[in-house]
Amino acid sequence: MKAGADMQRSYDVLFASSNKNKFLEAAKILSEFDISLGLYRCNLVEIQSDSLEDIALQKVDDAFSRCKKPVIIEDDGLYVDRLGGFPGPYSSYVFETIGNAGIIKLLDEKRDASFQSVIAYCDSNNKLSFHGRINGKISAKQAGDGWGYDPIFIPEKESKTFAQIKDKNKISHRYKALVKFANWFEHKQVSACR
Ligand code: ITT
Repeated sequence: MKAGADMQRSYDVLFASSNKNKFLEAAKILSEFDISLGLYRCNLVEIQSDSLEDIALQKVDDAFSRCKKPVIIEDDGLYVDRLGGFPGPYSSYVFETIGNAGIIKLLDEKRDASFQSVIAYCDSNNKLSFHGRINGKISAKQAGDGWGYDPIFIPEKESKTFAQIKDKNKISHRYKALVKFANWFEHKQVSACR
């Protein structure tokens, strides 16, 4: 699909991504804060780094240079303790190669993990990032029809995977990062109006 072909007409901020599932969840979460999100669908340049923040800040530079409008991007990582934090920043590649079945196969009884999100925002005056993390564990088998790693990630205090629970968008790594962003963005808008 042509970059930006999904761009909506009216929005507060664009969300640049190739992943529509991420956009749909982010749009739902931000609507609770009265922030409307437009999708700018594209494949962004990603540097190789151990740091989600560094990747995200570079990704948002690329996004802003393309769309020239206030924009956020998101970079996520699944960190599995038993694998020394792998796949972390390499989560997209690992999902496309060994996938959920491959991760399950690599683990024994120690299954602790976390899901982390970095939301980076850029406009002509600002560039900054917001971090969100949820701890949990990797399930023994895939459960539920969710996208990405949802069928194997069980958030803490739950017995079901992200793919099986209704409230993912109220507890997720994405939610936690976006709440921080929304609070900052609302404050910025108020200051701009004074
Ligand atoms: P971008 O174009 O926005 O970079 P992406 O799919 O490559 O899209 P990330 O690098 O941020 O996105 O995500 C790393 C991997 O983690 C990727 O395979 C995602 O599908 C997966 N992922 C991210 N958030 C997820 C979530 O909430 N539930 C399940 N899988 C998720």
